[in-house]
Formats: sequence, C-alpha cells, structure tokens
Amino acid sequence: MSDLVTARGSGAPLVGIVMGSDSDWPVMSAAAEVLDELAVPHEVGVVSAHRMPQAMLAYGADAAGRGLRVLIAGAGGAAHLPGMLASVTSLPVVGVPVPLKYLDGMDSLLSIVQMPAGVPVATVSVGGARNAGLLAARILGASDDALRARLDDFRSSLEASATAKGAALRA
Ligand code: RP5
Repeated sequence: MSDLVTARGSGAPLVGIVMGSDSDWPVMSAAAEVLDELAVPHEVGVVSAHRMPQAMLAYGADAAGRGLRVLIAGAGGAAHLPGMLASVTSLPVVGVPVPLKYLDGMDSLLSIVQMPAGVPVATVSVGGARNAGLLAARILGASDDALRARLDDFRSSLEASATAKGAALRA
C-alpha cells in the first residue's frame, strides 16, 4: 500500500482514485461512492502533479505492480494529473475535470481531454466523478462476470427509476 492513499472496501484495491488536492474530494467522492455500491475495492488519496511531482510519478509507475487495474484521476484548473499518470503507466486512466471557482471547469476539461497521440486519458464530463467510477467498474467488468452482472442490475435500476418518474409525470 502506498502511504499516500487509504484503502476502501474488502480485498486488495483494484482502482486508484487520486486527486490533486483535498479540495477536490467533494467532487471525487462520488467515484468512491459508486465503487462502494458495486463492491469494487479501491483506494483514495491526494497525489498532486505540481506540488509533489516525484511522488506522483512514483505512484503512477508503481500502480500496476501494486495490483491496481484502473486509475481515476481528478484535478482542477491546470489539471495535469491524469495525463501525467497516463504517461508513466499502461493502465487505463479515467480523468475527471474538477470545476473550480473560475471558468466553469472549462480549464480543467481542456487540460485533461486534449492529450497528445499515444497517451490516452478517458475523460468524463466536468464534475463527472460518478461516471468515472462506473467506467472503471465497466473496464473491470469486461473480465469479471459477477461485477458485470452487478452493472447489469444497476442499469436495470436506472430504467426502472426513469420509467417510474415518467409514470408519475403522466398520472
Ligand atoms: C489542482 O488545484 C487541484 O486538483 C485542485 O483542483 C486545485 C486547487 O487546489 P487547492 O489550492 O484547493 O489545494 O491542482
């Protein structure tokens, strides 16, 4: 276990959720919550690209060897964390643009989404940490039938909820 992160759930963490600052947690916690719901063990921590660059690079380089299978990285403003992690690991990296006080998160989005050829980051919407967690679960579910079944149940619950809301509107 890296001393930068805390493990959540039972079993060895499969997903690393990291962010540039503890101020990102109100947004990034949604990724951890949905992984809790899906019983996917994960770890969370602050790994700043600019304030602790050596530790950040070591975290990314060591991630696969420590058993992680997907990284979720969130940052705001000059949001270089997801891209820099993707540059030192071959694990899939999901980037979450965290909206800050200015520019409505466009700075975060553009910092993360426009990666150079050869270094992919799967960027979700501004503030889309819950979808980042779901995307990480889908990546793992491609080779885990039990997890994919839980994701099927989750999609069914979305359909039931939307259908019920539509029925309530018509009543
Ligand atoms: C980024 O700077 C962080 O990801 C955060 O979104 C932003 C502001 O950080 P703090 O000044 O609140 O620590 O690197």
